[in-house]
Parts: sequence; C-alpha cells; structure tokens
Amino acid sequence: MAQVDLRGQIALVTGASRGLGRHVALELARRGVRVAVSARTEGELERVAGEIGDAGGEAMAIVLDVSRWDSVERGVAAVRERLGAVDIAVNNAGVGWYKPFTETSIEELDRTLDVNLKGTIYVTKAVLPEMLARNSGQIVNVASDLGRRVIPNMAPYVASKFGVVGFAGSLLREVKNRGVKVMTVTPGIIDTFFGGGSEGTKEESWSLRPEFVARAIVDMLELPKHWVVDEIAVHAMGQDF
Ligand code: NJP
Repeated sequence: MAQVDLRGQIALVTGASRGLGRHVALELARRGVRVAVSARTEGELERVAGEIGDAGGEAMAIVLDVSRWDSVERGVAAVRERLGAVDIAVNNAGVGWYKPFTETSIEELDRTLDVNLKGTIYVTKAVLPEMLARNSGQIVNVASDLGRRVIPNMAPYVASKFGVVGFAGSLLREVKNRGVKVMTVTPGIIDTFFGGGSEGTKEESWSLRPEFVARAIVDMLELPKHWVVDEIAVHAMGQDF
C-alpha cells in the first residue's frame, strides 16, 4: 500500500504565523510540500516563510483573514497564481476565550464563531471546487477535544468546534467518492500562544508539544490515497477532561 508522496504538492495553512499552524507549515515543508502560510499578521508570516526558506523549503506568506469571504477568496486566488491550485488545506486558525458566557462580549462571540467555524467553511468553499475538478485533495480541520465533549466557561468555543466536527463529517461523506478527503483533528491542550499564553511555557504532563501534533497531521496526509482517517483525537496523559 503506497503512501502518498507529498513532494511538490501545494498546501495552504491558516493560522500559520505562530503556534500549531507554524509547526504544521514547517513539517509540510520538511516533507517537500510548497506551503502558503497565512494569517492576519504579515511580519510574523514573513518570519515563518523565511524560516522555511532557510531550512531549504519553499513558502509564500499570504495575509488572509479567514472570517472574511473577500479576504479568503483573494488569498486563495493569490496562492493559485503564485504556486498553483491548492492540494492540501489545513484549517487551523482559531481563537477562544475562557470566561462565563454572561461576561463574553458580542465581539468575542462573533469572532469565535466567525474564525473557528465560518473561517473553516469559507476556506473549504474556496479550495474545494478545484479539488473536485481534479478528483484529488485533502482538507484537515483543526477542531478541538471541545468539539466532542464539553466544559463550562467556553460555550461559544465549544459550539464553534462542535460545528467544525459536524461540518467536516458531513462534507467527507459528500465528497469522498470524488477523491477528496476531509479530516479532523480533536486535540487536547497544546503548548501554543492560544488564549494569550506563549509557546514553551506549559507543562508537558498536561499539554501537547505542537511539533508532535503537526507531525501527526502530516502523517494523516501521507496515508494511501484510498484510506481516510476521519478524525484523530490526541491528549497529554495528564489532561483530566
Ligand atoms: O493558537 P495560537 P493555536 N484569520 O493563538 C491565527 C486549536 N486548539 O496554535 O491572524 C486568520 O498560537 C493567528 O494569527 P493572526 C485552536 O482552536 C488549540 O493553539 O496573525 N488567522 C495565529 O496564527 C486553533 O483552531 C488548543 O493573529 C487568524 C493562529 O490563528 C488551532 O488549534 C487546544 C485569525 C492562532 O495561533 C491552532 O491554535 C485545542 C483570522 N481571523 C484546539 N485569527 C490549545 N492550544 O490548547 C487568528 O483543543 N488567526
């Protein structure tokens, strides 16, 4: 059973300026993928693209706000123009606030749903037609363990991630007979900048190192063409929910 050779393929990674997305982009580039790294902050994206270039890989920085359809459409068109049609999309951009629902502002609520759920759907909407036309493509959605189970004080985030899991599951069943895979990752706590923290500060016993989660994601992409791992759930052994 031959694994897929990713060399020369073109990937778009959202939320690639830092955290898990940056590690996914680095890992893809290490395996020969040409990567469009996207997020809202140009300087950080240029730094990640430079890091990939310095390591011998190929990357381009694309400023793209996943919560705005016009921005997604423009960003995907720019990738197509400079690198070619997207073979792999990693919907990773995400935000979240840990606070009681009554203290959550409308702005926080909108951003949570717009970035996590609508952003995933928008990017998928922009890349899928060309994948279907070629009968080939892979979409990975970074959801959360909170897309499968619930905790208090993160209700909008939980709603957004349950939405992502449902969206991905439904779409996979719609497109899998046309050569396109839609996969989901539901990780536990990862040592990133999420929620205002910084990378390298969380205990290994209860958090995941982002480079290993990135490796698991890219391993999914290398599976034989007629296999699909619908979902992977991964947690640090010490996480208690
Ligand atoms: O977070 P962080 P992670 N349009 O804050 C970008 C999920 N997850 O790496 O736009 C486009 O280090 C932002 O860039 P910028 C989580 O829900 C995490 O942990 O310049 N991009 C940055 O690159 C998320 O889906 C944990 O601000 C936007 C990136 O998103 C994924 O993992 C646990 C954007 C966020 O980097 C990666 O998050 C879990 C927009 N509108 C699931 N807004 C965890 N860390 O514990 C933000 O279960 N970004």
